[in-house]
Amino acid sequence: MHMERTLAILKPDCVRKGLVGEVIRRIQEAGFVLRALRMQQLTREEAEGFYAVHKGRPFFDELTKFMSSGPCVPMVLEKENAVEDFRALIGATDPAEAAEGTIRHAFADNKGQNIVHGSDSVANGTIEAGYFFCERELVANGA
Ligand code: 3AN
Repeated sequence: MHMERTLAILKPDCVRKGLVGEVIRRIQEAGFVLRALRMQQLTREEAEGFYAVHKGRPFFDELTKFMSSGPCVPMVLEKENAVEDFRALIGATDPAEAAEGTIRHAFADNKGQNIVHGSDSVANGTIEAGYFFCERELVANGA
């Protein structure tokens, strides 16, 4: 095991529902260290850029419209095995399939409005972190 980074986004539904504090509490309780965090509203173009791999999928329009519909909270998290452990903490994409105790099981409405994003690989974690944050914004001691 070695230190890994993953990019998480508290999606606009998380912000709208007033769950930012609760979800960050669960993330920190699970041992993730915050390296960077901000609140921002993506433009439609920025959302399309972030989800470019999904271009052409039937839900692409709905997804990018939703992700640009209000402020979100991107953050860089660090932990041993961060990518896999974070996906376990948030649960399956579809909240109906998300295990009990996961963030999506507790708070998500559906496959699109599912509270939180987590990178799906270490390589994508690095790419996605770079989409939101520059080196200067990654702090050393964010516990
Ligand atoms: P995950 O975020 O769990 O890796 P993916 O990679 O299957 O899930 O989906 C990418 C993004 O597309 C997610 N943010 C998810 O909310 C959204 N998405 C997936 N399937 C649907 C769907 N059927 N309708 C709307 N949005 C979807």
